[in-house]
This record gives sequence, C-alpha cells and structure tokens, in this order.
Amino acid sequence: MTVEYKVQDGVALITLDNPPVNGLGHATRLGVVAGVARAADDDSVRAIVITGAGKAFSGGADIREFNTPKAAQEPSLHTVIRIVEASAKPVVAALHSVAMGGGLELAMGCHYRVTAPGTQIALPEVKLGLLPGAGGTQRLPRAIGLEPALNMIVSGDTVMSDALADSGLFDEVIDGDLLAGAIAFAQRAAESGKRPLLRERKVAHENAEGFLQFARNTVAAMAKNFPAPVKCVDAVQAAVQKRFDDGIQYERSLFIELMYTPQSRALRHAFLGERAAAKIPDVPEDTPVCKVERVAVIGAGTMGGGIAMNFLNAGIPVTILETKQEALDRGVATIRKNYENSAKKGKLTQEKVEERMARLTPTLSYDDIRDADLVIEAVFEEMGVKESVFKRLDEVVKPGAILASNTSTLDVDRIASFTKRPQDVVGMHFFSPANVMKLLEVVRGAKTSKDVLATVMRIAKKIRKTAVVSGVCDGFIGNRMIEQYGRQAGFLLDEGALPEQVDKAIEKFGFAMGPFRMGDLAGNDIGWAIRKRRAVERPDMTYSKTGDVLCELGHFGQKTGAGWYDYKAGDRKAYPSQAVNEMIEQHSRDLGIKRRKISDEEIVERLVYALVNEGAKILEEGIASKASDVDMVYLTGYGFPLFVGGPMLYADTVGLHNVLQAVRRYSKGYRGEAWQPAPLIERLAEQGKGFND
Ligand code: T1G
Repeated sequence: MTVEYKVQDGVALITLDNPPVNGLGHATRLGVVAGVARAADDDSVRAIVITGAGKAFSGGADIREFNTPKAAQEPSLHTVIRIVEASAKPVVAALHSVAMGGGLELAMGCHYRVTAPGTQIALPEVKLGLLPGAGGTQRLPRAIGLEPALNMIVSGDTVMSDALADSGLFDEVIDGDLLAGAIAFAQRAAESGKRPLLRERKVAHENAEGFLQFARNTVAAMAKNFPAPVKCVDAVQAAVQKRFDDGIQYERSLFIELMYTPQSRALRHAFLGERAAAKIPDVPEDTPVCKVERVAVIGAGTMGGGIAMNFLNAGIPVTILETKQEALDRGVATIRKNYENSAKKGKLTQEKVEERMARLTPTLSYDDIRDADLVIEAVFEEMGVKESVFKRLDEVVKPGAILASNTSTLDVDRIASFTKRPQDVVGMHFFSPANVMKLLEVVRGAKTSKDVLATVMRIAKKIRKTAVVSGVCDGFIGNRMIEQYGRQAGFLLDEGALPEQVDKAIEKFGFAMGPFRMGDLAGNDIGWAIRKRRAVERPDMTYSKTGDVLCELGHFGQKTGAGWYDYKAGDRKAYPSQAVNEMIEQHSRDLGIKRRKISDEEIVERLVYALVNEGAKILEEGIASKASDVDMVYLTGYGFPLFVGGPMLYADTVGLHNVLQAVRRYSKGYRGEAWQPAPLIERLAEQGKGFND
C-alpha cells in the first residue's frame, strides 16, 4: 500500500506511504488520485489533507523509476496536481521533515500548505541535471517571488521551512501536532469556501528582465558541461513572461530535453550509485551492526590526523596513539591547525573547534585504547610495521572491536593473519586529505565478518564518506586502475606526447587534474617506489622509464620545486620545463622510437579506456560487485568528471563495441601487452550490452 486513506472529523486524510521517503512512484500517484476521487464522492468529507508517513512528506519523484516507462506513466505528476487543483473541496498539504522536488511541487498544487518547523524544502532537480518538471518553475516564483525562487531552483539547495515562514509559501507553521493542526486548518478552509491557487498569482519582481539576464550570465559559464542551470533560468523566465499553462508546457519541454542529456544520465547514475554502493550483495540489510562510540587511530601522521578528524567532526571521541611524544604533539597540532584554518574561513566557530579538540585524546600507550570499538591503523606502509601493530592490537584491544588498516595496497588477508581475530579485521582505505576526500574503500578480507562490514558501512555514512567495498588485490579498485592509467600516460610520452599536452587533453575531457600535474602535486617519488616494487614482484608490468629518469634527477614535483613541470617559489602554477621535455625526447631517441604527433582523442581514449579495461577485470574477478561501485570510486576519489558519470558509464555511453575496437587497436601498438582486452568487455560487446545494464 503506498497511500493510506481515512476520514477524520469531516476531513479526508490522504497519507503518502512509500518508504523510504515517499517517492512519488506510479502506485503512489494512483493512490493520491483515488484518494481525491473518494473524498469528492463522500458527502461527509468537507476538506482534504495530504501528508507523508515516516521520515518525509515526500522526497520527490521516485528516482528508482526514472529509467523505466513507469516514470511517465499516467497519472503523471502533472495530472495528479491538476486533479488536486481542480478539487471542489479544499486540499491542504501538511509538510514535515522533507518536502523536495516533486513532493514540493505536489504541495504547491494544493490550495493550502501548512508545515511543521524544521522541514527541509528544496527543488534539487538541477543536481540531477534536470529542472523541476511538475510545475515547480512556474509555481515557486508565484509563491515566494522571482529571486528567492530562482536561487533555490538553480542551486537545488535545501532551505529550512523556518527561513520561508513568511515567504508566502506556507499558510501556517504548526508547532506540535501537525495532523491535528492541519485538520483544524482544513475545516476552517472548508468554512471559508475559498480554494486559492498559486497558478493565479503573478510573479512579483520590480526588475524581472534585468535579474533574469544577470542570472543567465552567471550560470552560462558552466553551461557547456551542465546545461540544466541555464534551462532553469529559461523556465523561470517563462513564469514571468508566459501564461501559466504555456509556462507549464515550456517547462515540460525543457525537462524532457534535459532528461535525455548525458549529463543528467550521469548525475542520476551517481545519485543511485552512491546509495547502491552502501548495499553489499551478500550482506543482508538487517545484519546486526556493532555500536561505535569510541575510536582509536594508530599513527598521528597526515593520514592518521585526517582520519581522526572525520570522527571528531561526527561527534565521536578519538584516542590517537603515536610511539614518540614529538610525533604525537605534531599530529595533534596539525589537527588543531586544520580546525583553526576552517574557523578563519568562517566554516567553523571557535566553540566548535574547542568542542572537537576536546573529543581528542592523545596517548603513547596502547593501554589507553583497549576499550575502543573501532581501531584504525595508519602507520608506515610496510608489512613488517603492520605486523607489529596488529599483533599488539590483538593482545590489547577488547574482543569484538573492529581492527581496520588504512593500507592503500597491502594484502588485508595477510594483515588479518597477524591476529587471532581475522573476522574483525577489515581495510578502511581513506584518500588524502582524509578529512576532505569523500571516498572510502572498505577492503573486505576473506574472513571479514558480515557484521563488521555492515558496521563499517554504517559508520562510513555517519562520517559522510562514500564507502565502496573492494576485495583484496594489489591496489584494490582505485589504485589498481590508476596504475594502468599511469602506464599509458608514460607510454604516450615515449611515443611523442609531452606532459602538458597529455594533461590539457584529459583536463579538457573533464578530469580535475591530468596525470603529470597530479604526479607533481602528490610527489613523483611515490610512483617511483611502486615501480621499483613492481620491477621485482611483477616484471611483466612494464612502464615508461621517463618517470624514473625524472626522479633520478630529483624532480619529485612541487615539494622539490621541479617535477614534470617547473615551479616558482610560492606559486603552484605548473610551467612547462624545457629540460624535462628534452629529456623525454632524448629518451625516445634512446629507445629508437620515431616520435609521432598524437591526437588529443587518442590521449583521452588511452587514459580512460585503460581505466575501463582494468575496471572490467576487477568486476570479472569480483573485486568490485557492481559497475556503479567502480564509477563511484572514480567520481569521489580520483577527480573523474561528475557530468560524465564514471569510467564504466562513459564506456556504456560510447558503446562497449567501440571501446573493444579501440582496445584491440592499441593492443597492436607500442607496449601493446598492456592492452589485453578484458573478457567481460568482449562478452558484453558481443551481447550488445553495457556494464550498467
Ligand atoms: N526517490 C526514491 N528513493 C529516494 C529518493 C527519491 N526521490 N530520495 C532518496 N531516496 C532513497 C535513497 O535512495 C535511500 O534509499 C533512502 O531514500 C534514504 O536516502 C518531477 C523529476 C530525501 C533528503 O533529488 O536528497 O522530483 O539506500 O540516504 O540522508 O520535478 O535522499 O535506503 O534504499 O539520502 O535522510 C528530486 C533526493 C527527485 C531528492 C533523504 N528529489 N533525495 O536524505 O537519506 S526528481 C531529490 C535526497 C523530481 C520532479 C522531479 C535525500 C533525502 P536506500 P538518503 P537522507
């Protein structure tokens, strides 16, 4: 049942009941229409109240129906709203908790709106690459005025109902029993005999054209990658210039246009992907989770400090442990400095800074972490060090505590074997800076128990991370794929490209930063160390030698003032380095390679398809359970463009048949051994399918 109906004191109560947030799916829309019809036929009913059960009035259109025919199936939301508006008995929307998107649009189709305080109000469709598609762009400006309405629609931001109390959107704010208040309001409305409609109001603004032009200019800059905000302005302009019904038609045409843009498909994919990542196929949603009220972090370096901040920010006390007082003091001071910097930028009050620092307990003694519910190790990335730490944790920490390693590539099963409780051991791979980056790779060991996984996924949401489960392999999901991306970047230099061309090409595609600028930022010596390890462990994993030559010259990047690029003191801008470019060209000659002109298209294909091909192997091996998980890793941890939706969705958009042709072509080129086509791509291409089908 997705809509409940009952009559109370002459008022028909229609309750949306489609957990988790009363998404306005087809069944729910049908239920509202049936409820209004039933109320119309019941002479004992004088007015109607629509409200939502559970934790929302309504979170809007049911996003789960989006890519299905049901989304447009009649009664569409437009039809439902028209029926509500046409009701001969006044309809009152009783809002609480969340009223977003189509949910707010439904409420604006009602004759009246009453709300509980603290209700989240938003038209967030622009964040999905859309615009409000059921009258929001036409009714909200009529309700609250042009400027505040356009700001909400173009930003998609949530505004609390308290801030809108006098905006004209609500007829009453009801403190206490919302339902009783709404029913009383409905009875008075019936007495008044009035059924006001927002569609009959005019849009108030003294200089509409000027303001709209200013708004259009403001959003035009990002139009290339995000067409939705400009279309939002166009739709709202129609609310000013056109008759209501013409404005509705125009809004509808723009909505449909946006629905089919690749950007909206990408944004909807990311929205659902983030929530799908929280679901682990073989871990039931009702798996018991352990409480996590006390956290310990081992290691107060950059990663340990950043990790600790996530929990302090979420109100969870942290004991941070180091082996030396000086390192401990430095780590605590860095945490404080980070908070003080946020306070200086006005992002944090000084009171909050002190509150968070008060939750932090520094210590040199393992005895102080014996009662921790979750211990996260963030010490030096060397198996011997991990072994000594986990053996000590196993001795000291209470039974049932979760023992997590922040390792970025080491074998979590091996780490678990250092303890007598491998079922409690898991990887929690944070990305630097750990208190900023959203991605958290949760590395599932062979023996990691399901309640430990369920607990870590729950705590990840509490600290506002996008957690993606990875199996155990070298580099897990993200770093394993980025290694192939880095190999292609180096090979492109051997064959004729230069760092600046490669970076510019992939940044034009939408990456935040190309591989060479990224190397200079993170430190080229990190990759150098991995390649040295590879040369011993995986001699088949060949690399361009240019990166090694660069490091032998001491060009580690910004931290040494020179990397692939040159840098000036106090200036983070990357300046092409003639010396490095000459080194690259000389290296090609030493290899006997005749350098050739390489197109930007080839650069982008080889970098992105290197990710896709390795991602397909990761899926095939079960290291990642779904393609959208791989996409979430790249969108939240590696600066992959959100409006493209991730490497695997991009491959679907291009078509796996085309990706496969390109991979096969490159497998016949320079260092072609790096291009072994993933069998999964061959199979899906053969079937005419995509990764996300
Ligand atoms: N439809 C279906 N399910 C939804 C949903 C929606 N609109 N919004 C959230 N969920 C699910 C979500 O997948 C998760 O499911 C659970 O609810 C909790 O979500 C015509 C076309 C509402 C503020 O963009 O902003 O209306 O994982 O973890 O932190 O113009 O969800 O539990 O199975 O985020 O409390 C516009 C998007 C749609 C709202 C709740 N609406 N949602 O936040 O929980 S387009 C939105 C949110 C539209 C019209 C257009 C948030 C929330 P599961 P959660 P939360």
